[in-house]
Amino acid sequence: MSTITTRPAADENLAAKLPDETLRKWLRDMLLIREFEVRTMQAYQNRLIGGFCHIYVGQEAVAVGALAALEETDPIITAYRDHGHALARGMDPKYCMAEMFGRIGGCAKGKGGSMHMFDKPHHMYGGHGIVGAQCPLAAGLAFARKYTDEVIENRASTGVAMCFLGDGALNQGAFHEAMNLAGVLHLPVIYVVENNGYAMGTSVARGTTMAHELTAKAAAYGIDATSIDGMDVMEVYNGMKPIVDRCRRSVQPAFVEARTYRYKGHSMSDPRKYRTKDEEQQYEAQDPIEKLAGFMMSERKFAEADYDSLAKAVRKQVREARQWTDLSPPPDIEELYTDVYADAWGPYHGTSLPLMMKETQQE
Ligand SMILES: Cc1ncc(C[n+]2csc(CCOP(=O)(O)OP(=O)(O)O)c2C)c(N)n1
Ligand SMILES: [Mg+2]
Repeated sequence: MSTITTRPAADENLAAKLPDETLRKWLRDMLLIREFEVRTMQAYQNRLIGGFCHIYVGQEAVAVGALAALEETDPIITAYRDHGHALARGMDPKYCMAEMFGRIGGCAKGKGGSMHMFDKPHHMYGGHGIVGAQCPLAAGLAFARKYTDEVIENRASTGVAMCFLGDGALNQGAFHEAMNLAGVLHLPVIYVVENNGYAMGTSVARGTTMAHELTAKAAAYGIDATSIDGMDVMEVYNGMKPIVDRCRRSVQPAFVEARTYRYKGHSMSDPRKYRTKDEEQQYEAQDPIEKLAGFMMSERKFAEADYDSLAKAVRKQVREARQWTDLSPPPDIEELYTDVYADAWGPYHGTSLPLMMKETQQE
């Protein structure tokens, strides 16, 4: 029988030992996500983006800190609040922006939109709109990595899959089935719950679950669980790095709760009437970007001018992403029939709509 442990967050400040360049990259990545999201909100309000759109502002430290603990080839997967993860994984913002605008220059040729950021070269497997749907897929990604690394390539260690989900997803059946499988099959997968306190308008405290200590969910499956401060990128890294290393070494799943907050509404159409301005301001006062910049200014060679030049560089990058998007046309109607089946010679292989209808009628 396995031992169930709720581990304390790391007590070693691993992040503080990292070089200036690494911390500068984290700050840049968080600034990029923030700027990107601000421009996204503006474009949405100007009706340039259609469909659902969920903003990641406030949660930047989770994606940036957690991904920093992984190898670049470790697969990741997330829910619909996915722009931040895509950018932190290295997706060029132009592909991310064009995707949201439904343009051919987007990462999924504009056919996925805001909720479906995919980036195979960076091992990012979406962007999923069904709450909890990414959890079993993550188990599959971990299984595939374990099988390939251990059985086919005979490597000493395996890749680690990281699955991000929201606090609301913990109440989905898919999550529980995936956790059970991950446990019994010894899968190297880490479920990272971004506990931003709310599932749409319902708060965890008011009752999406009676298990208010979210780590208790993992105990039922004999999986180690840890809770970390998701508003501090250094703390996220400090908490995640030993877990990732352990998961890779011992080929076991893990569960992490990152306590965070979304500054904006659930989606662009949410007036946030279920919470107070005071509450929002309390969290905004712990802003992860300001926290890291403050650390770098007091502990490292990093001045106000360095911050300004990073901020300027990301503004330029996001402006260029908008230009790329504006120059990129919507996908052609033929694109409706591509990327549907893995086998390109399946029933829909890019034939034009009228021709297909004719073929169907003849059958
Ligand atoms: C299976 C399913 N049920 C309901 C919904 C509607 N829905 C969309 S987001 C959401 C809340 C999820 O909250 P959480 O998992 O905490 O993620 P967050 O939005 O806070 O990032 C719900 C209920 C859905 N998309 N899928
Ligand atoms: Mg939530």
